[in-house]
Amino acid sequence: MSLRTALLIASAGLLIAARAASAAPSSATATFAGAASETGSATLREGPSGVLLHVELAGLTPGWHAMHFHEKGDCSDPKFASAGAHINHAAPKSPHGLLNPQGPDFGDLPNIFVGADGKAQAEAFSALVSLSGAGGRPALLDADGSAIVVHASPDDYSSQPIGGAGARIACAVIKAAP
Ligand SMILES: [Cu+2]
Repeated sequence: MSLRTALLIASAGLLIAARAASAAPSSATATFAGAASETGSATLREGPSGVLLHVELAGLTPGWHAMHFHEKGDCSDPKFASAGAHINHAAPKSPHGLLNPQGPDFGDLPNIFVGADGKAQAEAFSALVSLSGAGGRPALLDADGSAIVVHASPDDYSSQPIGGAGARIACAVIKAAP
């Protein structure tokens, strides 16, 4: 085998490896549908140790609101029950709450703050999930997908089952970015 042939074979191998790596999406987007006037969008980017989330929302009641990753990519129900519970361990399930000594569950995220104009811009980082299973963390883009859900009230980060967050007021299905 000539050196040139060996290099060609090696570079073909690199090309295949690069293709395989790029098959897993490195980013995702989500568009919010609201129970009332809520609208917005989100982008999610995969980092080496978790997912960076950017959200922009409008039409919400001012104040603090809980936001979580829910287990199904389905916002079709008017009250967003179709999004299921929080993303969680298969078994045993971990209690909810970023400040719960037995928690958190994999869907937990910090609260967002909505200003007097009904708008919120926020970023959050979760080291508990991945887009496609990186690091063995639960994949947001799994077979039944996932959703970002915003609640009526803030999350107290410890009480069960959802930190007192109340009704679901906006929901966005997470989709792989093209
Ligand atoms: Cu929730």
